[in-house]
Amino acid sequence: MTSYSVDDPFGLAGELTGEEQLIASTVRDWVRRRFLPIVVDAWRAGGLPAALGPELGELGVLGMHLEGYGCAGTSATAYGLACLELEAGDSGLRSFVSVQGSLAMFAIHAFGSEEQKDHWLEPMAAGEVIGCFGLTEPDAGSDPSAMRASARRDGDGWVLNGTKMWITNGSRAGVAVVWAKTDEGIKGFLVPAGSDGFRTVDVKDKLSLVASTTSELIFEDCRLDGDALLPGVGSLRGALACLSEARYGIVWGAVGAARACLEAALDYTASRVQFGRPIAARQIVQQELVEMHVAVNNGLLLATRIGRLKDAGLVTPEHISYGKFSNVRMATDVARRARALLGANGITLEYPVMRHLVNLESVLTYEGTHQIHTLVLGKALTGHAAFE
Ligand code: TGC
Ligand code: FAD
Repeated sequence: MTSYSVDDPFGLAGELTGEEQLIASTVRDWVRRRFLPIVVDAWRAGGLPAALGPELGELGVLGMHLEGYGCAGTSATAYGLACLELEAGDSGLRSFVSVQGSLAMFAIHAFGSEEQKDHWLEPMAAGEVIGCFGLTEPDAGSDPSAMRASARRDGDGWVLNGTKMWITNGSRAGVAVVWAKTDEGIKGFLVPAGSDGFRTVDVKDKLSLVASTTSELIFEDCRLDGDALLPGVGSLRGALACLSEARYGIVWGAVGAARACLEAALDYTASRVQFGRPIAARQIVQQELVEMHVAVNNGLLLATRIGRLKDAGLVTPEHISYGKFSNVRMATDVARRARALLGANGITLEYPVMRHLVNLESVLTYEGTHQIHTLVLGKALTGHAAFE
């Protein structure tokens, strides 16, 4: 006889390949065993421990969806499932993996020369070299085409000037992928840490993504060799293609954060007794739990569908905007409902819900704000671009 499984009501696990199921369960186990016991320490320290980079490399999640150069070449769905499990731990953990694999490594893989790929990708897949991705600037966030960073040719090389802001892993990175204007369009450059004229300053006093390093990158007449240029792209299209990859991971990751909040709320309401009975036995509490359950599973159905479209080579930027728009908003709503169900305990670090809730405020903003994805879909619906 068939029965309703609250953990997987639509039998989505059965739609996955054996490898995808194994990757999801391996990452879930790692997050529970290795990451959750240290997440509060990482929050208090304001960043992930350095040892986590090589461990994530060993786990095989850094650039896992890329082919060759020490990368596993998994399906997009497998990568999405890994993002889900990582973000069930903390958005900062998923961010670390997104920036490494989908932004920095993807940029090199898609637009780098063979020498650049040979030099950087294998150590990055192993987590021995950390990458960051510098697109946003103090005065150019949603509109990266307004960037001021510039690179001019100087003999065989380039001279880079400008400032990048809000850069995940900026001060931890061994290599920064930096986008700058040139006479020939917007181009990407690989800037090794320690280059003359390149320094970083960490952003202090964040109230969100606290267990993640966020930095300013400052370039003052930073001289780069000619082979620092990513030769495969010469316009903003290159950077936006990288964003599509990372946004795809967020479509799944948001489901993980929401699932963690739902699980915390189910546990808490089952054991919290008020007025003589567990609060889970109250109609209004059940209504909240059901709203969250339906939202999380709708988010998973959406992510799975987008994953399969990506695996089939059919995904468009609009699909990804749809997924980020819908799933991040869903996760924020689920986290807020869970926080309320935990009462006063909900505001502490002892439970994960407030941590997820404040993280999701960053997730709503980065990788294209909720409004930018609204406008991408608005353009698809009406034919009018309303960005300007
Ligand atoms: P537009 O004229 O629309 O497009 C320029 C060229 O790019 C192509 N394109 C895309 N390609 C791939 N994926 C996408 N999502 C693409 N969107 C556009 C487009 O086809 C065109 O190609 P071509 O060959 O014709 O030149 O460009 P626009 O300047 O009008 O851009 C519009 C807009 C607003 C959508 C874009 O600027 C945008 O997405 N803004 C948001 C910026 C953003 O998301 N920044 C994120 C920075 S990185 C980050 O936040 C990391 S957080 C850490 C973590 O991930 O965990
Ligand atoms: P703005 O673009 O100034 O937007 C402010 C408000 O105006 C938003 O509500 C926005 O939706 C709205 N708005 C803007 N334009 C329009 C419009 N046309 N119509 C309607 N509303 C509009 N960037 C990187 O390059 N690399 C990273 O690794 C990185 N990591 C990050 C990590 C964290 C924790 C955070 C918070 C940000 C990170 N970012 C990174 C930057 C992120 O991508 C930007 O914050 C984001 O693109 C928004 O830019 P902004 O903050 O300048 O906001």
